[in-house]
Amino acid sequence: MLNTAAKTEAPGTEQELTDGFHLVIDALKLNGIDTIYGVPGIPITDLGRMAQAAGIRVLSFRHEQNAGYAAAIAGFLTKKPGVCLTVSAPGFLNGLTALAHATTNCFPMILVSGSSEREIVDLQQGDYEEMDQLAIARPLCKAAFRVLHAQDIGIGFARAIRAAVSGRPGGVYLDLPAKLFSQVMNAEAGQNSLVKVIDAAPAQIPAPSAVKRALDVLKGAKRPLIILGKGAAYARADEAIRSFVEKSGAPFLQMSMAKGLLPDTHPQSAGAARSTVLKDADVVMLIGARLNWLLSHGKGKTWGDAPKKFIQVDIEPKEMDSNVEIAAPLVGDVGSCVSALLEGMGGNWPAPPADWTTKVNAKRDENVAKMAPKLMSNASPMDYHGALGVLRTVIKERPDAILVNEGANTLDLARGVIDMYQPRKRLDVGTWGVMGIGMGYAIAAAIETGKPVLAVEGDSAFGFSGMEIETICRYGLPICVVVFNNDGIYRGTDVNSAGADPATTVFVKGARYDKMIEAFGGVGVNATSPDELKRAVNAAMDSGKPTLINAVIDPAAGSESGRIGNLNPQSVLKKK
Ligand code: ADP
Ligand code: TPW
Ligand code: MG
Repeated sequence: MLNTAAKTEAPGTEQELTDGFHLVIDALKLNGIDTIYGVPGIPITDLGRMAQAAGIRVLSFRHEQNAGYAAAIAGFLTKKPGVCLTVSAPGFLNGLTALAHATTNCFPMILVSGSSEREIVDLQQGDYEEMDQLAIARPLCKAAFRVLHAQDIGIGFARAIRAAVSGRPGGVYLDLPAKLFSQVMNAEAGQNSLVKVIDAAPAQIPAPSAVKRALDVLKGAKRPLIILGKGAAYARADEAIRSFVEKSGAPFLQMSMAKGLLPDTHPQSAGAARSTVLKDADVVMLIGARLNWLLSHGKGKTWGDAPKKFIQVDIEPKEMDSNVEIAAPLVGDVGSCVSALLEGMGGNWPAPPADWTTKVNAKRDENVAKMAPKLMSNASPMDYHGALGVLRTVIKERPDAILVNEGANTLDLARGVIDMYQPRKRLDVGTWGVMGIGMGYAIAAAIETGKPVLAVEGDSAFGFSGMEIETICRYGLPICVVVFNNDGIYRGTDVNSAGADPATTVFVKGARYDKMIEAFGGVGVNATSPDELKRAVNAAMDSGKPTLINAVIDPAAGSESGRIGNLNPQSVLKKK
């Protein structure tokens, strides 16, 4: 339904009118898009106001990058494109990082940006915020469109939505020049021009021969391993995945954002025996996970000498053989593929050889036992394990809370320590290992799910989006931010041997991030011991009040680059 219409003045020629603003709002509503993340300004200020008045939730951020990250993760959480709305040139560029991030991570998102006038931009005559945005966005997203005429708004949004969610999901750019918004047209014609996208992400059924091939390879395994990635979490085929993994009897690993698809405490989980299973497995089945840097490209030392066969389930055919030969490619959506596999397995699927599962379980139990005492440490200042031991219990007691996580040591150690129990509850830096997703993700997670959010942030990581704590307070969101404050990037102990300036990796010593949130009426707590941290986090999670806890971590506790120091080139010539 059109949300408003105007009437022409001339008597006798009265007709209902609509305009670009209303058609954009109507197109979104018609397609069930009920939330927009953005920053207002020319030419989209009125669009935000009118969308809000029309019942769309419009979340106004302090910086477009954070609004963009919010839209990206909203896409992951809902399987609908998350929408980010920005102003021209600088606002657009601020949102672009998030659009590229969404594309890289296979999250459906649409960056809708106002832009300056085509005629002036193309002649480079210096318009207000002039930029050829479409050309700049195109290489960073799945598809990019511009709408010049009000009667094409419906088609423009339909194309954007379909491009974002069909096949491998990703980011889409939609360019709306300022003039479009005030273009007027007949209301009925306008309504008829809108398109409700039908079956936007159709099931992609795998070929029966490919299903059989995959099962044959899996059946032949002596040491099978299943790896679940965030594509599997996105697919929302939770029950089928769990049944498949359990029926296979194979040990499984869950990539960072897939954690919780099956509980990390599941008897087949090999999370704590990661290096062993990667080295020794003879058949590896990837489900919605790419063999990129996060899995050492499927080769090299991490994967050991034992020859391996790979089975890969993915919606993107071009993903197959991208790094190593895939013996059994299974192209289709995870839900359809896993259901077909389950059906093909029949009633009695043979369990994997017991010597393999026994070995994996023994290694896992040994590593878990080794870690246990570290998590009980009550040392002050805290080390990572002492602080994370507390947060691990918080999530165990509140398995439906959402965990947002970024940093280096703060990320890598939290990933290993904090068990997840439910799907899509762990949101983090993703494929790029990008810093800055924290507050945008936390805000979208609270808005889209209504669940309490715990954001575990390195002090550097937090700084990239820290101003959004005002946004959190303004909307009164149930978000508890814990800043792991070790005075810097990786560690707080570096010194500059050559002069008075601080070393490049350190921040103000003893900074009190908790005071920042107090400026906006939120709850700030300084926690110096695991006990204090536990009390503060529990209180925040129970009250739902916006809270920021400054968790004081030993500045010497972290290691350079966290767990990926091997990727960090160092000069052999540098002066000590
Ligand atoms: P992780 O970082 O968790 O290892 P990746 O982002 O590398 O995961 O891989 C996710 C993969 O999942 C991508 O290759 C993407 O094409 C695929 N994918 C996304 N959604 C689906 C889906 N519904 N069905 C099948 N594959 C999907
Ligand atoms: C957009 C490089 C990787 S990790 C990190 C930076 C700056 C911060 C690590 O310090 P933090 O965590 O958060 O305090 P901790 O516990 O180890 O002390 N810019 C972007 N993305 C990345 N990944 C970087 C820089 C980086
Ligand atoms: Mg730090």
